[in-house]
Amino acid sequence: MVTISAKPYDFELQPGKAALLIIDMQRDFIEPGGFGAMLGNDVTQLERTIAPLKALLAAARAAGMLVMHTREGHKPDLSDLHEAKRVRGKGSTTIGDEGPMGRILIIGEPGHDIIPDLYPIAGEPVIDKPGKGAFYATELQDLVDQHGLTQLIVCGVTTEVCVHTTVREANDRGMECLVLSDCTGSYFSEFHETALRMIAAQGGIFGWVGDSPGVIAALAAPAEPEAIS
Ligand code: TIU
Repeated sequence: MVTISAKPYDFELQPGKAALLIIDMQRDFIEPGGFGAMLGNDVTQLERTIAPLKALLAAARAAGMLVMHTREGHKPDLSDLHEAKRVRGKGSTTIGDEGPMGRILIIGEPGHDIIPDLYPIAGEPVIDKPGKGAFYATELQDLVDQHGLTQLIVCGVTTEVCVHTTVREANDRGMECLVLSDCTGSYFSEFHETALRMIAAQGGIFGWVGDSPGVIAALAAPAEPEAIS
């Protein structure tokens, strides 16, 4: 067990039972011309997450921690897209329409892919999800079971939408979530702050909130010596 400073109290990391889960760090949310911009958002608000996430990803890989990535998106034939989601927002363009990075939020299009700085490497599961939560209609629960995971270090975008939904889903499935403030981001700074407060409030009603330097230090810490009997 390795102790990480967090709110509302220290998080006890169990390295063999924890994975890093990076939510939707896709061009469609982070770069101009994608889904996030189509919804009217200032996508530059998410840029500050990239550098800390890059350092955290390198540390997790070096420590041999399981890293999982998610991507929000839909099949090219839109068979997994609810009409309610397609028409929400009443914009002139919507999911499946052509944009500067290909069809918006469609699997296989350039905009749907993960940004180059955080690109998955061989062996890291990439979970395609049609909803906001990473457990809904995906293989994530199977991965959790296969790897015997009880803890998730959750990062990515956006804090109050896909990160929050996933943390709530994980919480109801008996998992402990540590959410990192510098590695999560929102188009709205006030939503980011409030979403994190909501996680740690009420004694950690949904989990813990920490930051990447705390996790990186914990991953680099020497393993505790075995107790001598
Ligand atoms: N719009 C917004 O803030 N987020 C999403 O639509 N998806 C994710 O959070 N990934």
